[in-house]
Amino acid sequence: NIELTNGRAHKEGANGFIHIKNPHISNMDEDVLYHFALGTKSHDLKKMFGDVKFVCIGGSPRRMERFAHFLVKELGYNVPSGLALENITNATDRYAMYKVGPVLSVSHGMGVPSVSIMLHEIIKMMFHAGCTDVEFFRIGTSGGLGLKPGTVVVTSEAVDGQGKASQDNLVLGKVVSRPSVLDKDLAERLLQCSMNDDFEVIMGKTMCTDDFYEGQGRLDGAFCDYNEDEKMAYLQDCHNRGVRNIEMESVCFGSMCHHAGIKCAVVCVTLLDRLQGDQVSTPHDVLDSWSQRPMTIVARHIKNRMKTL
Ligand code: R2B
Ligand code: URA
Repeated sequence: NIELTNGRAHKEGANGFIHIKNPHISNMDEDVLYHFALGTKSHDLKKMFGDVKFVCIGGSPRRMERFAHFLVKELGYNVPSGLALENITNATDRYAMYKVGPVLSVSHGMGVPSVSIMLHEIIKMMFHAGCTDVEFFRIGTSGGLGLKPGTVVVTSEAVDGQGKASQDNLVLGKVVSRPSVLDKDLAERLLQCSMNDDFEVIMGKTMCTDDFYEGQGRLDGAFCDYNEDEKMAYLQDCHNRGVRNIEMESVCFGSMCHHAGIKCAVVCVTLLDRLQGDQVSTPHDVLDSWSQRPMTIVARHIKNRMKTL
């Protein structure tokens, strides 16, 4: 297995370095990170990103901009007056990216194909920038199973719709399966970042699906070939196996970070209880305030970690 790392001596799987398991990258004249409108020739990635220690990703560009502003406040950063926080990937609207000190806040869109493109490019970007000891977090939204809406779930293990903790991808027409591994210690630390908040933070398995409607057993999609009893039996079975929430990126996130030797964690708020219904009907201003909750937990962790950097 040919492996490039951005450190010199290293052992397979050694912590700290970003692993690019692709022998072709070092032979390339330039690496264009197309969906970020960044590149190794057009930009000094080391200068721009060499100090990054935390990468926080979430679906929506607006939410990730809000997280960047929240971090400015929480970490006590001074954005020079007259200067707004800049979206670094302004030349494209595929993803949005903000940097606040050692933290990157990046949007990833919805679902595995979107998060996978973004992770390929951000992992290479971290590699080219020579970053070490970087932690990755997904701060997201999800549907809960048997939880009060607004509850935050720190993922213990990410599983697919069949209960497998691995990501299947078609490569050259064949299924390539890679384990999805989240960092247990990081998950514990995040759980401990819960304080006297007006919401609960729990640990549980997260199910990752490739579709919001039929893939998550909803009865309200454009199509549905099962009945309510079958839906409830499936969701109940998931719950019995320890699944506490459902979203659409965690397995891929865990498998790509693990493959690159990156520690990662998933923290999602639940927008509804799927054992009670399918439609997300809570008003958007309430959902917006709930979506702040995973940010609060991850920001506390980053603050704690920054004391030790
Ligand atoms: C959670 O919310 C989105 C679907 O509404 C999806 O990106 C996810 O994982
Ligand atoms: N995101 C999901 O993927 N599912 C839900 O039910 C809510 C948010």
